[in-house]
Amino acid sequence: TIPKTQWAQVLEKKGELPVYKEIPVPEPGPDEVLVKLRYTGVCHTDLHAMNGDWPLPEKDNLVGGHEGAGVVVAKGSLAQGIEIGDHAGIKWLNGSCLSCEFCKTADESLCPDALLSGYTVDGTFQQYAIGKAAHVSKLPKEVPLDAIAPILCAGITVYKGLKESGARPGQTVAIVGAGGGLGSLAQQYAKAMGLRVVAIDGGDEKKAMCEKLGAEAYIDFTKSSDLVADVKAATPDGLGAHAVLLVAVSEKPFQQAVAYARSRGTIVAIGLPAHAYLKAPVFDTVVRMISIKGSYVGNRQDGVEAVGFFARGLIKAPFKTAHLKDLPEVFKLMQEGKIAGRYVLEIPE
Ligand code: 8ID
Ligand code: ZN
Repeated sequence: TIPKTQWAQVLEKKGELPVYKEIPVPEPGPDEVLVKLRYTGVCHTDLHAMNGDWPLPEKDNLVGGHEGAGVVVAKGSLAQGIEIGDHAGIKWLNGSCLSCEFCKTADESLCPDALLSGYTVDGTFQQYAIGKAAHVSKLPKEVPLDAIAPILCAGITVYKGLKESGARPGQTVAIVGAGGGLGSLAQQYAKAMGLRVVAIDGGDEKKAMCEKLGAEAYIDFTKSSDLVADVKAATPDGLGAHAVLLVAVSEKPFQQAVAYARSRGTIVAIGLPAHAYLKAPVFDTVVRMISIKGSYVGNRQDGVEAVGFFARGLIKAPFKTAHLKDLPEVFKLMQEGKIAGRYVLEIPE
């Protein structure tokens, strides 16, 4: 039976840590399902939401979180394609209109009426969460619900970003922020897609992790005296990376990436540092034919494919586990850049 109240982490005041408290269990609408969550990842986006970093208004008394994995326990009368008892994931894209041009052409993350989990609607830092049936990810039952949680945002996002980069097997991708949640998964997806990885991040714990994940080189941005030269030197012919995946939460690499991107290369901006700008020299961008683009989560099929890579055993990124009540401590570590990989929170039964 579904209880009337549940435990949740609630952002009562912007800029302050969430409060662990009891709130009502929501009821699914006709086109929605209710998922009893077992695990949720903690994405840096959740910290941006707490800090009010972005020019996008968020819900009051927000329950954050958008990497939730659990079991469907109730569904509305119009909810199709997913049944009670199915394992399901709740993603950043909680719902979209399904009828605008973007939704019709499988760019539903661009839907002007998209509902965002843990941002414009309550997310996964609670025991029971709502998702639109059309958008929840159906998860294979043999997949562990803790390890799959980070795939639901970080995994899908980096998989999509790598596809958007156009990099082909055998080519080199520089991953900037490789030691974080998105970056660690990006290394695994890149490898599974036949790409060679140059990892860029800071500190020895992240170095050890990146080397384990299969990076051919690790460049420490806190120690390198010439980052551009070091990245280029780490590519087989010294001419730079075919693709650059920017998943760091600082502006500097967004200004710098053109310098170590290979001619004809593509820079994919994914990280969302507050108030940051992309800046590139026009001359180099033109005469070296550099492409610079953004990439924003993925569509439903990207989700199916990203989960599929994981289910086939191709994606193994380290994660640390804590309890839902420990979210404030995880946010503090994340703010300090001290997390190698991802934190996954266990949600009490
Ligand atoms: O759809 C999207 N575009 C999308 C989806 C999900 C997340 C975008 N994001 C955004 C988040 O909002 C956040 O801004 O991607 C960014 C990365 O999220 P994350 O991986 O969850 O953050 P993290 O685990 O804190 O990792 C960030 C890493 O960047 C490194 C840090 O050391 C950390 O390991 N880093 C920083 I900060 N500055 C760096 C630099 N100058 C750097 N690495 C290399 N060079
Ligand atoms: Zn996320």
